Amino acid sequence: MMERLVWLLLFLSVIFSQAVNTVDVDPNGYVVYCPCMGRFGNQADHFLGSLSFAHGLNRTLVLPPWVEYRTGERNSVQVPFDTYFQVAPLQDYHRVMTMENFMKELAPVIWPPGKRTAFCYMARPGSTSEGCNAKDGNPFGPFWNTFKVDFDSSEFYGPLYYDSHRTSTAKAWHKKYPVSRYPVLAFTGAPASFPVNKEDVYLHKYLKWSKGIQSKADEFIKKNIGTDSFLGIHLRNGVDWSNACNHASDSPRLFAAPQCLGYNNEYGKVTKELCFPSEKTIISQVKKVVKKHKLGAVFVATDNDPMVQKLKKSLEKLKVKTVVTTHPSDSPHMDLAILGKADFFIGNCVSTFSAFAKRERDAKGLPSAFWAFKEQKVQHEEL
Ligand code: GFB
Repeated sequence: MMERLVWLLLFLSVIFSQAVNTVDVDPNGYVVYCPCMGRFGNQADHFLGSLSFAHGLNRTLVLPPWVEYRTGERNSVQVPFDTYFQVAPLQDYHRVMTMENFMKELAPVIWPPGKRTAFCYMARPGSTSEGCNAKDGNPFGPFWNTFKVDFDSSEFYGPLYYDSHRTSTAKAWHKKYPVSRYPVLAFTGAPASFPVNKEDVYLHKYLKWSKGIQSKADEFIKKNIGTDSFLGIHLRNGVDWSNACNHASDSPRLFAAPQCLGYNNEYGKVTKELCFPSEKTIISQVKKVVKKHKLGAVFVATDNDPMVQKLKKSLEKLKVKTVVTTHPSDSPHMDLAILGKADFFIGNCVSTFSAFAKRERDAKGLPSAFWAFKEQKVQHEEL
């Protein structure tokens, strides 16, 4: 009897281990890419476009890690996608899997060393004269090295583009790169436009914070704000931003600006004040919103100066109990998760970091506004 039970347990454990190690191969193929441009906000814009692209081509999207740059470290650091976001809600829209799983479970079979082609629009400058040079420079090299990937050849896909909302786009990609010969399309950079296409903004609703980030944000709110309704503001005022905003007048569509100005500048052009609002503008807008929505606290997310004392002073008479910030012991993702939970949000129209919070709030039906931008109603209807 005992012997039979042992055999049964052994049999079940073999079956179970096979089931968890076996990942079905998608007969429609895969899209892999390096989020090799910009920091989190830029990568998130690119992510939505890449998700849409993979959906349009009906290939599984391999979820890349987020590329981060840490002070004092020469090479980028790759943080698994699911450290910050849940994978399951994305499956409601399209087939996805993490890069870690893809490399472990599938790459040895469908994308083995010796058969790895890098895709780029056109040749990139680098160590070879005519190639994608997919691993030249940072974060390109460190990204692929994280997964021990070397490329064997390059493929220039231009003039094909990513606008997968047109059926002709998918057809053209399938014709030039049939899945039978190209099971994996591995891109040197995101196969997506920047900033995110208007048509893809809504995909943000499938991006849900991981349980870890959610609970960090909830704990912060509970401890520092309590049950008061609160205003979340994003102050993008570091030196890199100040430099970028000096070119505001030459770039009417700088970074995320289409989110308030429209994709054809229907609602104006980028100004210095829209990009780098003065303290006077910030204080006046905060006071107006706090009064109008009867808010009891203010949460400040920033990369540099949280203006806490100045805000506290100007809000004294309005019975605002708390003005808090996580800065400087901050986590950008926790800041964003908190901004996503505020009762009202004021962000920077030009910043893709602000754009992330705005899209999340739109998906939840929460109200938002931008510094030095008056067309809030029009803009809400448009996006
Ligand atoms: O996210 P991101 O692409 O937004 O880059 P922009 C800005 C980075 O600054 C974030 C930090 O990823 C964070 O690391 N940061 C900004 C913040 N705001 C906050 C905040 O409120 N809290 C915390 N904790 N961190 C663009 C860049 O930034 O700025 C471009 O992506 C370029 O590549 C340009 O450098 C000047 O769109 O704001």
